[in-house]
Formats: sequence, C-alpha cells, structure tokens
Amino acid sequence: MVESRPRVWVSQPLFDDVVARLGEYFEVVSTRDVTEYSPAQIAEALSRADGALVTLNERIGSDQIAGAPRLRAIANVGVGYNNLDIPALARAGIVATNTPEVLTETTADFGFALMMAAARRITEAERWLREGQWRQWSFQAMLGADLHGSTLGILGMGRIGQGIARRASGFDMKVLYHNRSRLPEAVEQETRASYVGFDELLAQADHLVLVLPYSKDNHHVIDARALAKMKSTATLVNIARGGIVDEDALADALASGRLGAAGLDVFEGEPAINPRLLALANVVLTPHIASGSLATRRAMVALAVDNLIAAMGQGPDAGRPPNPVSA
Ligand code: 8YV
Repeated sequence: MVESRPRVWVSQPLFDDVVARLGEYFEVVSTRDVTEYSPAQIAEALSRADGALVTLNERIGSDQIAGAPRLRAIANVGVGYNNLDIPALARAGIVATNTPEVLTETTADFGFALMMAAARRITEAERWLREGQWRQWSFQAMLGADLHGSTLGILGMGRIGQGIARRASGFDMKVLYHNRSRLPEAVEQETRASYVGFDELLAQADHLVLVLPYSKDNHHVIDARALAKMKSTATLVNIARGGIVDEDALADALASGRLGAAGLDVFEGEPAINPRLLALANVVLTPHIASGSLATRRAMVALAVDNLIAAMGQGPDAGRPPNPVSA
C-alpha cells in the first residue's frame, strides 16, 4: 500500500521554483491566481491540510482551525504575523513561524524612500507634472522639508527600526527612538540613536517612522492626541501595520495643516483605502510593498519553506524550525 504524503496548502501564488522544494516532502495544493478567500474558504482549505504556507491576506483564528484536526504547522510569509491568532494556534498544538531578518534591509530602504518621497513631495510633484501643470519654472513650487540635519523619530526599534537609524547617519540626522524596552548601550551607540519617552518622540521628530509590530495594545496609538503633539511641519511614515494609525485623525491633521505630510505603505482596511486619504495631496500612498524587492520576496518565501518543512518534522532541521513565533 502506498502511504499518502502529508498535504500542505500554499494560499497564494509565490515563486514556483522556490515553493517547489515543498514537493520533495509533501503533496502540495496551491493556486495559480492571487485569491481573496472568505474566512469559510480558509477553514475549508485548512480542514484538508497538514501544513500551510500563508501570507498576511489570510486571517487564521480559532474558527478557521476548528475543523482542521490534521493541521500541525503554519508558515507565514512575512515578519509580522498579526493575521494569525497565535494563542489559538498554540492551544491547538499548531506551530506558527514567520520570516524575520531576510527583509530587514529592504524594508528599511523603503522606509527611507517613503520618508523622502513624503518630505520632498516627489509623487505629488510628479502627478502635477504629468497633469501638464508645469507651465513655467517657479522658485517657490513644491517646496518640501529637508531630511539632512533634521531629527528622525523611530517608533519601534527592532531590526528594521535599527536599519533605518543606521541609514540616517548618512543624512546627518539626529536619531531618537521609543520602544517597549530600551536597547543595550552598545546598540544605541552603533545606531547613534537616543531613547526618549513616547511624548518626547512625538514632539521632537521632524520625521517619524512607525516600525512597531501591531498588537491590540497599540491599536491607533497614533491618534488625534498623538498627532496634536507633533510638529505641524513633521512627516509621518507608516511601514508597520495600518491599525497603528487612526486614519481619520491623520486625514484631519493633514487637511488642516496640523501635520506636514505622510507616507503610508499600510492601511487599516487594506486593500481598501480611506477615501479621505486618497483625496489629499500631502500623503504618499503605496500598496504594502516595503519588503518588495525581487530578491527579498524570494528570500522570504525560501525561509517560509524552510520553516514549514522543519515544523512538519522533515528535512535537515526536522522539528526545529528556524523562526517559531509565540504569543
Ligand atoms: C510582507 C510584511 O509583504 O513582513 C511583513 O510583515 O508586512 C510584508 O513584508 C507580507 O507580510 C506578506 O505576507
């Protein structure tokens, strides 16, 4: 009798040649098309799976795993894993993994790019030019804010936050950060970053970058009260998760001149965008692409594949996935 192999579900089209490695160990069920699944469709796919490789699009909680008795491991392609209910998975004995490190530098690059685009009005200026509005060169057109010599604030000083801080020294920026816990002195020295309280960070930053992991405790931590503490010329950049920012309060601040500009790569209801943000000129909007270099996205999938194989008890690291996550 031929023993059937464990079955893994790959929720979205990733890189076929990278994902192919799963086929050495498992029966692989995948899709050709980018798919928006309903919660019930996710439950249905998981009910027949022993393992899964998923992206942030797939929200998985107790309802999705209730009918999945065989499910042992879920490998998330991404460093953030707020799409997974980790306590619920742990209670069911399902191992969850993520993909840290491989995306750090690419995401830090993008945070910097978004900050520059917002501060120097790059996308706004391009739209204006393409609309044919550039009729005569004007000394006072599209004036923005400087990065060099300014104060950079970083909220969330994990690997990506530290990567952004390192880049800032090339722009001669003063770097302040706030984090759940203060970093060791050696890291502060190496990143040339100084720890300050949350309110001081808000008050001092000329450019504030959000890089903290999302949890319900920091839901809308950037709200009207926080925005009111910022400089009216400041730039706010979010490459973390949309839910960290109260988008209506941000739209109010940007529209009223309470805040200079914003650069947003993530949104609370993405891919739906708050229409008030779409109507504003002083916000740069990108579709959650901070980790999106070809090399990095391939590396993320490769690491998620490693994690899934190991978490399913196969391969050279059987039982020891490199990146397990806990609540
Ligand atoms: C990914 C991200 O593109 O890693 C993260 O947390 O937000 C992005 O880098 C996304 O998670 C893909 O699932």
